Amino acid sequence: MSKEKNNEVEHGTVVAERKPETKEPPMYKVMLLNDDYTPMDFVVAVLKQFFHKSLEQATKVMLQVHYDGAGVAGIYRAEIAETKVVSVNEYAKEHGHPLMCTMQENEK
Ligand code: TYC
Repeated sequence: MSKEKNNEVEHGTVVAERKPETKEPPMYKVMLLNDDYTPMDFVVAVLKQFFHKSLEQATKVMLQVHYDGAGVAGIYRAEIAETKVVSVNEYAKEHGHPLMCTMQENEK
């Protein structure tokens, strides 16, 4: 019997089981927030350009944001989500619109 095994038996040592390794990285929802000033057409254009939505999908998400206050533009890994947020906020600012884009972890 090995020394470790002997200790385990004699002193009742319990070693915590290792948490199963998970391969999936955390994912982040990139959200658009509603405001009273950004034109609907601009939001639709952003959803098409930055999130590769069709006109129909983009219109649906834009209206969801307009009526509910926020909506999911896409779900990405951290680095991609961060880049989308910065790019959209810069693009909106350049065009003089207060449109806000944020991210939050997607609960598993
Ligand atoms: N509420 C804006 C309007 O009535 C439209 C809008 C939609 C603004 C979505 C921002 O993320 C947004 N012109």
